[in-house]
Amino acid sequence: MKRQTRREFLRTLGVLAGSAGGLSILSHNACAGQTAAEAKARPNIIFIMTDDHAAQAMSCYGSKVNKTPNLDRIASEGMHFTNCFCTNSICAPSRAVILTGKYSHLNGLIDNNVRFDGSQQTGPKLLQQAGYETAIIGKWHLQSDPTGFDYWNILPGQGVYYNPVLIEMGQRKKHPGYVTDILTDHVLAWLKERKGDKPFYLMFHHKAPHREWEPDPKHLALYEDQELPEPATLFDDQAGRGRAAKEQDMTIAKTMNDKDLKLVPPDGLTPEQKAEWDAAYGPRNKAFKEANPQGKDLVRWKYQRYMKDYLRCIASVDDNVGRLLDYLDESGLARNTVVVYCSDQGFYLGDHGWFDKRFMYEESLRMPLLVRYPQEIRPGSVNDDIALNLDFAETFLDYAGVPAPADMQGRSLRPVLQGRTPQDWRTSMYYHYYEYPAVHSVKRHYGVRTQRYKLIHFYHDIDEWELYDLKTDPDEMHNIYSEPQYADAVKELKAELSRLRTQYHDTTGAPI
Ligand SMILES: [Ca+2]
Repeated sequence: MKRQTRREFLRTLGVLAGSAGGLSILSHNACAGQTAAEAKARPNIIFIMTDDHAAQAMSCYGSKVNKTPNLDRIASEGMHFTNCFCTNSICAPSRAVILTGKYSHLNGLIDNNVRFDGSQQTGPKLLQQAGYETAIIGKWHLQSDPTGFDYWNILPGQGVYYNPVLIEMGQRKKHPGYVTDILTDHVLAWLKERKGDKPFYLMFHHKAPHREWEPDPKHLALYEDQELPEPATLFDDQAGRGRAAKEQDMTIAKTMNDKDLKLVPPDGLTPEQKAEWDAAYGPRNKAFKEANPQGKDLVRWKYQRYMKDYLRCIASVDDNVGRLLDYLDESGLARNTVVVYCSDQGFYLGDHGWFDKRFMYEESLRMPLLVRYPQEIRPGSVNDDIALNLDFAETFLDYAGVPAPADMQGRSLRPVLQGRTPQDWRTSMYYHYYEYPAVHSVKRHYGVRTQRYKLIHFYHDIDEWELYDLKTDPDEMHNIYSEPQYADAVKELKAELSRLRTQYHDTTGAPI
C-alpha cells in the first residue's frame, strides 16, 4: 500500500487523529485483542540479522531467483519495509550503528579495520540496565569483546562456514557441522535453558550468506538444474556513471577468484564433507573446463555459479529461521516476542555486473527489514517510509519502555510499525562511507536520498557529484547532476545534505 493511500485509510479509521503514546486503535482492534496483562508486560525481542542478504533474494520482496517461505512468514504475519537503508554499507560499521544508534563518525567505527570501543553507551547495555536479559549469538565482527550482554557466544572475526570455532564468554570451542545450523542450535538451547522471568533481548547474527558463499553440503544440488534469470544490468559498462563506479574492484567478470567460484575447495572440510563437496563440484568443474567459455559467456557462467551458492546459503538461513519460528509457536513465546529479520546491508547480485556492497547505490543501500509482533503489527502490512539501521536501538528501547538517550540519533520505528507514522517523520536520509583505499576500491562518499532523488559526492581521491532520479531511472544508470533542468533539484538536495550533516554533527569528509 502506498503511503498516501495507507494514511488516508487510517484516517478514515480515526487512527491518525490521536497518536500520542499508548497503543493505536488499529493495534487494539484489528491486530490482537491485547489483554491488560499483555499490555503491561514488556515484550521479548529477537533480532535476527544476516550478513549481506540482499532484498532481491527474498520472495517477500519479489525475488526473481529464489523462494524464502520462512522469511515470508515473518512478512505475512508482520510488516516489511521497502525503504529501510543503511547509513554506511559495510559489515562492522552497520553493526556499530545498530548497537549505538549513532552514525559511524560518532561511534568511532568508520570502517572494518577499527576496533569497537565497547565502553561506550549501547542499546544492549541500556536494555540490560532496564531489567532485560541480553544475549548475542553468532557473528560479532567488532574485534573487542561484547559488552552489555549477560551471555555471548560469537564467531571470531568473520567466522567460517564449516566446523566453526565459537567463543563462548571468552572460551574458544570448535563445533562440527554447518555454521547456520550450529548457531540456530545454540539459540534454541539458550531459549530453552533460560531461567527466571525477565524479558529478553537476543541478537542472533548469522555469518551467511557472506562471501565466499559456502553452502551446507545438503544443499549442494539445489538450483543445479535451473538457469537463474540474470539482472538487466549484468553487463552495465558504467558509461552513465562517474569515475568511482568505473574504478571499483568488485566485478563478477574480473574480481571473483577461484575460491569464490568453487574451482578450488574451501578450507576446513572434514573428509566426509570434502567427499560430498567433490562429488558435487567435481563433475561441474570438469564440464566448465572442457567448455572453456570466454567473454560474456564466462561472465554468465560465473554469475550462475555465484548466485546458486549464494542462494544455497540463504536456503539454509530460511530453513533455520523456520526452526526458530516453530519453536516460538510451540513454546508460547510467539505472541509476546518482537521478531526482527534484517541484513547488515544490501548486496549486488550481479546488478551492474557486481557483487559486494559499499556504494550508496540502491542495491547495497537498501536493507531488507521484516518485523513481527502480533500484539501491535497488522499482518501483511508494507511500509515505504524511510527507516534506517540508525533507528533500531531506539525502537528496541521503546518496546522496553526506556526513553532513548538524547545523544542517540535515530528514532523509534514503533509508531510506524503500529501503522501510524508520525507526521514529521524523515523525508530524507544521510549516508557516509569511508573504507578507502581498501579492498574493492570504492571511493569515500557521502550523500542524501529522498523518496525521489539521490545526490552523492565522491569527495576523496576525486571530486565528483552524481544525481539520480529514482522515479525515472530506478537502476541509476544516468548521472544527471550536470543537466540544466535538474539545477534546482541539485540546489535543494545540497541544502538538505548540508542540513543533515549539521544535524548529525558530521564534520568528516570534504565540506559541501
Ligand atoms: Ca555485511
